[in-house]
Amino acid sequence: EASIMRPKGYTVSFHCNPDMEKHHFGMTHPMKPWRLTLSKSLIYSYGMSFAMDNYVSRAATYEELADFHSTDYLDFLGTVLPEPVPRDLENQNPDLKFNLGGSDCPLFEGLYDYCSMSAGGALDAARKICSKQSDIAIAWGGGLHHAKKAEASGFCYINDIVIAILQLLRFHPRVLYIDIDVHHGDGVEEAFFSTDRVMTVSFHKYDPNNFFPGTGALDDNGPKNEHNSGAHHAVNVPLQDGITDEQYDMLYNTIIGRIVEKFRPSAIALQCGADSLAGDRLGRFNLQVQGHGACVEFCKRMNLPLILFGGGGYTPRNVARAWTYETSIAIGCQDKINPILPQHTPWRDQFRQDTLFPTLEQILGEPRLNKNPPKRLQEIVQHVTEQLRFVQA
Ligand code: TV1
Ligand code: CA
Ligand code: ZN
Repeated sequence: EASIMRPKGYTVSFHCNPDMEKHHFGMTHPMKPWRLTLSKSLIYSYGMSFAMDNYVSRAATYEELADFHSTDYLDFLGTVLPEPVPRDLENQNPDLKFNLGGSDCPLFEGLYDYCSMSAGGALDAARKICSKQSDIAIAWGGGLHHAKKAEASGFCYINDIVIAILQLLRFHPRVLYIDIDVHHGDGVEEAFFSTDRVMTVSFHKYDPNNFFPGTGALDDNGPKNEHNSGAHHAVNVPLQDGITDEQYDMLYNTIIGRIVEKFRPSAIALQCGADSLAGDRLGRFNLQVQGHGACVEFCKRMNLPLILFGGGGYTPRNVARAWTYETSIAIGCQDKINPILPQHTPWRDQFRQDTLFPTLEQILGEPRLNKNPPKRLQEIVQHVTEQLRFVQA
């Protein structure tokens, strides 16, 4: 499809590192780095690379990682060797060093390279935004929102988002972080807990006892001490199974609209975790590719410098659908592309699992029962609206 043209008046950049995609967490582990290869091959099959500046990102340096992470942790991460820990033995070995080597965050061949490449892509994206060479920068290999200063967590070892936002803060007074992964963006929230220069907003499935990581209640809004400048600068939107495009769209537009009005960010960082899609292996929501993409469209309409990160996403063909559609939104060609997947896409077999003529947007499979009563969604909007009374730019 040679008809995909560069957008007029703005620049989109695409940051990836093919070496990152070769790493394996282990046979049964839900995190599959090759979903990035699948996504990219679909994006390229549509001809979208001709409409973007494409960069092979470098690996982040130790010093760049140390902008957020402790050197103790980085030193350990750089030297540990893979030593498989069977999943059923995990609980008998509760004091894993830095939470490394359990079943969620296994040690695998090339782990340090994998992490520094993920962070390198995110950091390159942030630098292109800072230098104004890009208006929208895409780093689908980033978005690993659970990693802490000195701890791995939930498939995340290095918090590329925090590192990228720290770079944005060198040039931008206020950054809005939005997280549409089905899991709570706890690592990013914690990193910017005590500052009013970053507002973090996470939409997630919330069940403190049965869904990871268990944090992110509606009234967790930052430091309780009013004298701490971070007070009121964390927004949490706790949701239940089965939320639909319509409900999500209403919440997202209302909440993000009001935040942009009050907080007036000068840049937006959007984590596009695709595990909030219907049919995800770990997720619980009913979002379609359109509904997920509408979140990207809304941010784009704000006309602010924008970074798009990847994140979760455990049904690889649907991850590829969403991130391809969202790349097309960034470029502005979403209405021009053929909804029937290109014939020559390598990996076409992946999509044939759905149907003989798979489309970009159609996710097949039984929807989940919707457990989000309209009344609760109104309560959430109400709470956030009241919270925002304490926020000013
Ligand atoms: C190995 C093999 C690891 C099979 C992990 C699902 C596996 C999970 C596996 C899994 C799995 C989690 C917990 C349990 C806390 C642990 C990238 C008490 C079928 C951003 C991270 C979810 C999500 C971690 C990451 C979660 C992201 N769920 N099979 N592990 N312990 N961990 O619940 O936000 O998407 O599930
Ligand atoms: Ca989230
Ligand atoms: Zn997730």
